[in-house]
Amino acid sequence: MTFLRALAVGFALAGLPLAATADMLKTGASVDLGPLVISHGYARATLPHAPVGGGFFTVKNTGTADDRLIGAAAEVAGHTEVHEMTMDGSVMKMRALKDGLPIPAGQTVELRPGGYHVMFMDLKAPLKEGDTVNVTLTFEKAGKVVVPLVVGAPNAGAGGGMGGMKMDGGGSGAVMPAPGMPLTPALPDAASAPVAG
Ligand SMILES: [Cu+2]
Repeated sequence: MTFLRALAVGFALAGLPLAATADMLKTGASVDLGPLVISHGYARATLPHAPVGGGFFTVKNTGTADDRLIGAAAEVAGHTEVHEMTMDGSVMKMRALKDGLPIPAGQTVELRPGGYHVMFMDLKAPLKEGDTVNVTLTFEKAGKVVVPLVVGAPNAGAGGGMGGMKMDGGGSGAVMPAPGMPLTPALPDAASAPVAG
C-alpha cells in the first residue's frame, strides 16, 4: 500500500473529506409535516461492522410556533439518537440532545456533518451507498413523520456546507470509536491532518 493510498484510507476512516463531493450529493424527497418541511435527507455509507452511522436533513419551520425534534428511530439501528457535534479545540465531541433540537418558528435548521445529526446506534447492517434509509422523526408539536435518507459516500455532505466550515470533516460515524475498531490504524499523521475549511 503506497503512502498516498494509506493516507486516503486513513482519511476515509476518519470521515475527512478527500474531495469536494457536494455536487454529487443525492438527497431524499421533501416531506411536509404540518408547518414543517423536512428535505435534503441523506446518510453516509458505513464500513462493514461499523457500529454507528450518521443521518442528515434540513427542517424548515414555516409556522409561527416553535417546535422541537425530540426523537428519531430507524429499522436499521438498534436505537437512534439526535446528536450535536462541536469542536473543543481540535477535538470533535458529540452528545445526545436530551432536550431535543429546537426548530424555532420561521427558521431553518440544518443537520449536517460536523453539526447536528441523527446517529444510528447498534447498526444491524452497513448503510450502503445508493440505498435509502427511512428515519421516523418525532417532533414535540408536529408529531411523527417518516423521512427518506439517501445513502451517499462515506464522506457525503463534506465540504459543501454553507458557513460553519470549521466543522466540516466531522464524520459522525467515525468519531465514536468502538472497541476493536481503531479509527486510524497505523496512521498517526491522520489524527493531526488539517480539517478542511
Ligand atoms: Cu453522533
